[in-house]
Amino acid sequence: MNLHRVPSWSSVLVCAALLPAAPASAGVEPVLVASGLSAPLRVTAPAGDFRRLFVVEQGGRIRIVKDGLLLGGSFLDLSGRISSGSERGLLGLAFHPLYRRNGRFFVNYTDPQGNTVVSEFAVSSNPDFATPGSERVLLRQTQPFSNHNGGHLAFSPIDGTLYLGLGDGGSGGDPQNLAQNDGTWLGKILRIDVDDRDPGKEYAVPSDNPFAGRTNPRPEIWAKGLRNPWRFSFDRSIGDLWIGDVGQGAWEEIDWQGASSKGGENYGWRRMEGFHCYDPASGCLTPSLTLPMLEYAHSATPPRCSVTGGVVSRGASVPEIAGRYLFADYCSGEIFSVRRLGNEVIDGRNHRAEWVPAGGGRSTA
Ligand SMILES: [Ca+2]
Ligand SMILES: [Ca+2]
Repeated sequence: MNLHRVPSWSSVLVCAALLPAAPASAGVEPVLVASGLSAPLRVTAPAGDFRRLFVVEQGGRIRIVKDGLLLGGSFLDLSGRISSGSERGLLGLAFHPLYRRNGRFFVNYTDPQGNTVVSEFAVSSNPDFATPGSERVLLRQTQPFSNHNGGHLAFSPIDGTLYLGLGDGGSGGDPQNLAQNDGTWLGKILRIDVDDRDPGKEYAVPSDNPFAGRTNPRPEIWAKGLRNPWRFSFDRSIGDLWIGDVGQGAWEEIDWQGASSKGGENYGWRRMEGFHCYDPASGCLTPSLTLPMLEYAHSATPPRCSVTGGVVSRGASVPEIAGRYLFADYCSGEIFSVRRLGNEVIDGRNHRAEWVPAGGGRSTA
């Protein structure tokens, strides 16, 4: 059975390879923003803060690049409260949409036992330092294995709810079939309201969550069937959600939902990996599953292994890629982009040859 509802990424890549390198992003020049960081894995800033970038280091520190200079200290140092290494660490950071008024921000990390913690912290009277003692734990998730911890946090630009991603718990092949199990948060994207509290909770379940008022599926669940949604993002202009879901052994995928989605999507894992049956090995596709927007194969030169979901570019300073969705592969170091047309993506480009930062290089790890 041909499961390909849209062109597979392998065919998109063929098109990309035929494009001349220069016109793909003429005028787009990578620049070195900061150096001297340790395993930086997230860069963000509060809304309206145009002087600072906040850089998350896997080992637990949040650093600030201010007016182009990396500050010496840490905005927050959680290295004594977390486990780090491989897929563990300080993994996520999101500023409250009204941060400039309330100074609240949220982190996602693995604790010393390797379990997931999502916490709120507050800034101090000095805007370049948070208050370490201000931690309020919103939720915890026991992790059965060390890998696939997700860890991303992002606020919806439409309604200000907080979305957080959790992988399938780990190991390989989702041995307990947790991503399809509605009774656990593992293998899901959750949606919560951090400005209110339900009885017994440090947050509220939004009343328009797809399973609000239920206990199974658990009411925080927004989408299921995810293996490790390591990075996802909202298109800040129109609110679409793009999810990079890391694959098992053969296929990496990007999932997408429009801003009008009411939630409840099942993105297929472990029944499917990309557009392909995984477990069961055949007859996996059911009407309840949402297929990826695109996939790409590990089999390539250089080899690919793990997708890092990116963002839809809306920066006025780079009109050449305006509206394009950017993403990357961890092993090959390639950066790709596509354009969305309805429910499909077109015009795939591979920017690997053009976007090697001056003074830096692409990872080969
Ligand atoms: Ca895990
Ligand atoms: Ca999938």
